[in-house]
Amino acid sequence: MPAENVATQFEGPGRLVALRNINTGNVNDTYRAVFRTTFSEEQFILQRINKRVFKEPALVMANMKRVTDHAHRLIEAEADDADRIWQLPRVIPARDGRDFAVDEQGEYWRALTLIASATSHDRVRNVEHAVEAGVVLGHFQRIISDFPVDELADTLPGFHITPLYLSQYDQVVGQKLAQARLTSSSEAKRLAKFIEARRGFASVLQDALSRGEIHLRPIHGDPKITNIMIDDFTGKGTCIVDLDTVKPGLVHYDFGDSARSSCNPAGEETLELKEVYFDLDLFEALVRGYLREARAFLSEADCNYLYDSVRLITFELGLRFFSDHLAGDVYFKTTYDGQNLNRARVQFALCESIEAREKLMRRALQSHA
Ligand code: GN1
Ligand code: MG
Repeated sequence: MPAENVATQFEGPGRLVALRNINTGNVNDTYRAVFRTTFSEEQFILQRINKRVFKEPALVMANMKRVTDHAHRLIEAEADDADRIWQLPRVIPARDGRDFAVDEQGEYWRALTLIASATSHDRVRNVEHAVEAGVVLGHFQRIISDFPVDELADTLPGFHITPLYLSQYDQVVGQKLAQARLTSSSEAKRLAKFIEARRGFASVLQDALSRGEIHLRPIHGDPKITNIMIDDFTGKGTCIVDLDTVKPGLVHYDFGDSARSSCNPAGEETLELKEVYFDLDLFEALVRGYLREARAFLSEADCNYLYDSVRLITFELGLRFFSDHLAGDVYFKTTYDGQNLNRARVQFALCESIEAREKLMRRALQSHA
């Protein structure tokens, strides 16, 4: 079904006058819908949920609805003392009252309120931007930290469990296409060696979880810099978007993902490998912003694993991109051949840069603890 027909299944005022594709993500398809009456205009975000990735879209929406309702209540309660107006998307119901609409092809769609006068960037711009990325993630984690984690469905089993991505990689490597892609490229062989050298490290967070040192909590799941909205008027962070990976997890994966994406000025898609490095000034800024909010709920044991989480999530994302390249690009959307291989090269180069800066990163974390 065309997106136009789906858009009108949600509660929008007046008539639909425009629908713009604003694809930025690697998984879902995203549009901006504009509705007008004689005197007003309202816009919302319309998304087709990728069913290959999210096998149970209705559960994704149930999580999103419950967590955003909870978060909105807290934002309201704290509004008078807040240093800014915090925003967070609201799920717009379909006309039949559900939190999604299903089209004739069985595809699931959702509508979300648009965040007012704010912009997101796929690369970090400066130190202030990194501070705001940290504050926004810390604030979001804090306002959902008392949401009962066992009331959230695990909508993406295995998501951010690094050892499982290693097992999936091992399975993929055995396939014909993967072998062909491996043997024909010296770069692919180099990445395979990079992975082998870090096998032991892959379980660092899961081991800490099994030992009971750290615990499952509600997490965002995808707090990369692109998902941080900056207020156009104040320059402050106003919101985190892309809430479909909110589920039980380790807050560490969130912190790591925020750092790997906010402290790499070259961005995830660069073709210039030599421009990829982990910027310590940006990291110090991010940590400062994050801990301002997160100190309220992090334990000392949590803090001990923050460095590892940055190294780990960067390694994990590189591994996921590389596995997808070897599998024939079946998960992450691509626009050119070899894009997932290149994305993996970028993350592994960043991972090396993180490893080289371990001492200084630990020092920055300690100084703000
Ligand atoms: C995917 O779809 P998007 O761009 O929000 C992925 C994340 C990765 C990210 C890397 C559900 O997020 O885990 O970190 O790409 N989301 C899913 O850009 O796999
Ligand atoms: Mg996402």
